[in-house]
Amino acid sequence: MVTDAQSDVNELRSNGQTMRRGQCVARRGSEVVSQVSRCTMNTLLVLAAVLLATPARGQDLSGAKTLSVVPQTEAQLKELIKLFDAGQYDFWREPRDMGMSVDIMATASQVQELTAALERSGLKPQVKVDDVAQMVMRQNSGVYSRGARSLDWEDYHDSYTVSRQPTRLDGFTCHASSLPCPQINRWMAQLASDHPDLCTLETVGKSYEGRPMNLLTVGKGGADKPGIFIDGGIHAREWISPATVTFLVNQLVTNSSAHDDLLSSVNFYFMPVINPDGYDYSFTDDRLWRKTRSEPASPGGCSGADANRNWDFHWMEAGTSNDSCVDNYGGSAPFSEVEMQVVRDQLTRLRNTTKVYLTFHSYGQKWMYPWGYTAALPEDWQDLDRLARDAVGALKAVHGTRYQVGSSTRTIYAASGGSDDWAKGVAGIKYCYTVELRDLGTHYFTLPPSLIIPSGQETFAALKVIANFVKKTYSD
Ligand code: 0X9
Ligand code: ZN
Repeated sequence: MVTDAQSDVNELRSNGQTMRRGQCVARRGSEVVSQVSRCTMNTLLVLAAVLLATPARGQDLSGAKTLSVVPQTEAQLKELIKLFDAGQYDFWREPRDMGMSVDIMATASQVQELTAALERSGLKPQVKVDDVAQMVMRQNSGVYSRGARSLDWEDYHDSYTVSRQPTRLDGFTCHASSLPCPQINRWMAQLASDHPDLCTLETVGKSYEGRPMNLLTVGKGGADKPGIFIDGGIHAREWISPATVTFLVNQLVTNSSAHDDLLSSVNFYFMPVINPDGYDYSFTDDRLWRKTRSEPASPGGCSGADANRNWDFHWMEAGTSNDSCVDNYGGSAPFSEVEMQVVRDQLTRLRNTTKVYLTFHSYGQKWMYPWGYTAALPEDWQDLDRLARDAVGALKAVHGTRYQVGSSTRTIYAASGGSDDWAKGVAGIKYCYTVELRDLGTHYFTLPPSLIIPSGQETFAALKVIANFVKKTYSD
């Protein structure tokens, strides 16, 4: 239920227009085109061509700042939770407990009001990012720069150029083939055709907007071998996630002779971008977009749901909202988001052989296991904890990066409807982890491209520990 008070605070005034975060609205300056439906894709295309000329502008970030506060008292924590629940601000790190830092982004027009609200509660806001637009632009300078044909992990997407050639996808025109998702799909197809002995590529579904969703299986021991299922990109703005997952794929496949033993004993199932519409949208329109891109379920609502609140296990119980304009909106029903249905069906199909589920997010450097819906721990938590500690030990040995290990409720915050909880609680996969990749709050979601390879290298070291454990425990 959305209260009147909530509705009021969700109405943001900007440039004299009423805007709610995430509403199905495409804007440029004073233009507002609302409620774009599939049958008006051509209009969208024309608009997109204009929008794409200066990517990632969804919300006006000029003058936006990120403020951090650390609640010291119960009352301060309560105030922060109230502010979070109101949905007016973009919380990059939600309030969880006293002593734990909370990161909040405020647009230029909100900064004063937010600072005053925080100070009224006795909090001492620190400006962590003085100009979010600048930070995004700094990262972008390494994103759009080149015209290479393949991924090389020195930029987020090498061939994301400004050519903006639309392609047709199943009857409606809307995608530029140079966008990240088509590019990753092309790269995976090339890899699979170059290494047919190792790779099987299947299109296992389609996103809401029609993007193909692919599953790449890597292994040569046959379908009966134990498996590790790895996904990325469930939250659109967490770009280091798909970049790291594709790095892992590349290491395993193009350097396969070094991992011969593992590849004969373990199957790796990869889905690098499980929220493809949101991910592309974070390149074209709104760099800080988190949700899917499904159309609002009811008039006046906003686009998309938080894909990591949409799974049918203790759905809508904790750390989630039923206001579609809030970033952690759980969706109109469990599995309302088609992309999550697609991933669910693959996990279900592979559940008997899959021993580990890894889902990559950012930021915070945390290797977390269930539960996310409760502070209680699964009865086998010590097994999960041990393997996670081994993995982060190997990770740290590469570049010295420290990761925290623990249950997600105890480590970050309670949030139900996550894929990790479902994979353990419903699919019965024993070792389920949500990994918050780099960093600790310097670059937040805009991790510089120069850190993709270091992130990939250390994460690969952790993956090898896990894969060796799976081989030893389930295959030898
Ligand atoms: O809130 C999330 O979905 C994850 N953090 S993020 O900052 N990347 O958004 C944490 C999810 C942990 N798992 C569960 N709560 N089930
Ligand atoms: Zn995330």
